[in-house]
Amino acid sequence: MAEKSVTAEKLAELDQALNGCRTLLILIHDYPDPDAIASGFAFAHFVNKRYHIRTRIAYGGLITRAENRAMVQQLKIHMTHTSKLRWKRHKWIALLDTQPSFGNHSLPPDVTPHIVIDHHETAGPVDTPFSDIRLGYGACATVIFEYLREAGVDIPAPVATAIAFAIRTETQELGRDARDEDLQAYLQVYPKANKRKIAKIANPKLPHSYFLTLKTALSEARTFRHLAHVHLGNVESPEIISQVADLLLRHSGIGWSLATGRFNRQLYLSLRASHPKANAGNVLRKIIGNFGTGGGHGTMAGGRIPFNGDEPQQWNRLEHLVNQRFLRALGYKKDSVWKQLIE
Ligand SMILES: [Mn+2]
Repeated sequence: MAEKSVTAEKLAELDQALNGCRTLLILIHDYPDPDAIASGFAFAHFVNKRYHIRTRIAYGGLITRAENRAMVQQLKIHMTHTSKLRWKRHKWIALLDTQPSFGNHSLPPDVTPHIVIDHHETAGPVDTPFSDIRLGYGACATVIFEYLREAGVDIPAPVATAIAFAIRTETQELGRDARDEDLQAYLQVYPKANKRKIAKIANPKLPHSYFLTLKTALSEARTFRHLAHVHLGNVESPEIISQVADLLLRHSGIGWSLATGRFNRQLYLSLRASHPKANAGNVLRKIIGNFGTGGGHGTMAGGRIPFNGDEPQQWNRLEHLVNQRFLRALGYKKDSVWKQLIE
């Protein structure tokens, strides 16, 4: 059965669900990555062309990663910060690249979105008038692309560029957690994408703070067998944590990497695995337990633990506990001895 028929069915359902909608708020997850940004941007284009709906794209948290800032600037993507929203004014809300039960978005607890489109594993059924959760899709932008294709909506260069960049980064050049649908979407948008802009977005100038964090990451990283972890301490934004987890995983001796950072009284965690069949979401949930929230898919997962301690020692204790749980989750003794990655 072709996935296209799923999209055709869902499109008919969406036509019904958006009946009567004039203005739609499109909310993406906090600290949005290229996939979330592209999903919001492409979905805004889609609902505008198909239903003549006016849209506003909103996000919470920050966008500090240089690549993501370059993406927003180069493609002229207009987004509003959730702190500037008056939620009461938005009757119609679409939540993209996340789900209501996840802790990683700024939707107030008493607000129910009308539409949810995502590709992450779900903790339970999504109770909204319309939902489309495509498990196994490498990128949420791929799902949005399928709506555009199914509806025959023209894809302008900036939208094509955003989708192409999203699929590329979210799947590490289509090699990580990608499936045929992601490849097909990429091949179809790529000819329309602005390659010069993709190059600018992918290789921006990096701030000095990036190099400072990198120094900490390399000197503080610890390993045990094929596991690596690093606690970055205070970070300027949680986005750097996943970048460091990605970097550690590239070490030839490493199969699992975990990076954490302290931000806004929370410990943010980012977990990565090399093996394509690894269930990183499951391992991360074992690490976090009932301390906080987290989830993921395939080889990548992220989460956070709220923390009220003030003393550095209390943070250290929490990080130590995370190390022990990391070991236990992968079948090792919790007091196994970590050693420095670079002596
Ligand atoms: Mn995504």
